[in-house]
Amino acid sequence: SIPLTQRAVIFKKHSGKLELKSIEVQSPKANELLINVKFSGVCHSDLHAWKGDWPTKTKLPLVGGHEGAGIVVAMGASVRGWKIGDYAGIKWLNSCCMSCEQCELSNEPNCAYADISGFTRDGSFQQYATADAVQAARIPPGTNLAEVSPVLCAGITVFKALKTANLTAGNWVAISGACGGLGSMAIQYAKAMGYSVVGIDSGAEKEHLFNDLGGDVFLDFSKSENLVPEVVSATGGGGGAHGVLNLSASENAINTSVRFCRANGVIVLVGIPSGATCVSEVFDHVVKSIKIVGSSVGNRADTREALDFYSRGLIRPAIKVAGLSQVPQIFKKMDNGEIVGRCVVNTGE
Ligand code: 8ID
Ligand code: ZN
Repeated sequence: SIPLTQRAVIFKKHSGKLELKSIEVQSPKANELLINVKFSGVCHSDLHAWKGDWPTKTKLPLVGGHEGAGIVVAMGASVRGWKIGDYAGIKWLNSCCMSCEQCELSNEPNCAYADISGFTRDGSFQQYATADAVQAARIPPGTNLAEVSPVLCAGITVFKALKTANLTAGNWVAISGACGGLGSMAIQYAKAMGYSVVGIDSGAEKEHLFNDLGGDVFLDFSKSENLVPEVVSATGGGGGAHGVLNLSASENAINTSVRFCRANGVIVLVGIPSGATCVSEVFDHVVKSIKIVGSSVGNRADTREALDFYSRGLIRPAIKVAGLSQVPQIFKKMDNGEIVGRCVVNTGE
C-alpha cells in the first residue's frame, strides 16, 4: 500500500538548509506514473539547482534529484503500456509537450515546455515521485536499481554527447572531467563504441578509476603545465583529439579543451559552469574548421539505447551508495571536485 507521507530531502531557498523531512506523497495526474524511488544518483546539476546559479529558475521549495530508479506503484487513468510493478526511471526530462517543432523533430530536451525533475518539479530525492508515463525510462525487470540509476542522467547525456561528436571507431576522444559522474560513464560508453580515450582530471584515486574503466591515457590537470601539447602527443600527433567532451563545471577547462581538438573535429559542451562563456580564437577555429556544439541530455531513443548498453553489460557505473540523509555531505564534496565516479543515495536510509 502507498503511504500518505514519505522521506524527502527538501530546501526552501537557494544554498539554504537541505532538510530530511516527512512530506506528502503526490497523486499521479492522468498521464503520470507514481514511482517508488529506491535509489537516486546525485548529479552536479542537482548542486546547480540547489545553489540557483543558472539563468533558469527552479521551483521552491524543491526536492532535487533526477536519476531515480524505482518501481511503478500507481498510475493515472490515461497511462498506456505500463503496469504496477514495472521498473521505471525518473529522468531530468520529466515531460515535454510532444507537439512543438523541436519535439516533432525528436529534439525532446529542447522543448520550450519541458518540465524538469528536481528543477521545475520535485524530483527523486524522495521515496515516491511522479513522472510522465511517455518520458519515464523503461528499466528491464530484475535490473540492479542502484547501479542503473546513473544511466538515467549521466549515461543518457554522455551517450548522446558521443553521438553528437560523430566519431568513427578508432578515433580519439578527449574527455575533460573524466572521473566525475558523467566522465566515469563517458569513458565506458566511448570504449564500448570503439574509441580511444584521453581523460583529463586530477588525483591518484581518479587516475586509478580511469585505468580501471579501460581508459587509454590519463592526464592530471593539476600537475600539467600545458595540457594542449600533452593531448596532441597522447593522440598520435595529428593535432589533437578527433572529438572532445567537456564534462566539467570549469570555465577554464572548457576554454583549454577547444584548443586540443584535431582539424575538422567536434567539441561537445556538456558541463555548465555558472555564468561561463566559451572562448575560441577565430583564426584557429576557422583554419582548423572545428565545430563547437552544445548537447543537453537525450531523447527517448537515446534513453533506450543508453540503458541497453548497461543491460548488455557494456558499461558498469562506478557508484558509491550512501543514505538519502547524506545529500548535504555529497554536495559539499562535489563542490570541491572530490567525487570519484557517482554517488547514489538509498531513499530508505
Ligand atoms: O545535459 C547536460 N548538458 C548535462 C547533464 C548532466 C550534467 C550537464 N551536466 C553538467 C552538470 O550540471 C555539471 O556542470 O555537467 C557538469 C558535470 O556534472 P557531473 O559529472 O555530475 O559532475 P562531477 O561529478 O562533479 O564531475 C566533474 C568533474 O570535473 C572535474 C572534477 O575533478 C570532477 O571529476 N574537473 C574540474 I571541477 N575542473 C577540471 C578541469 N579544469 C576538471 N576536469 C578537468 N579539468
Ligand atoms: Zn544530471
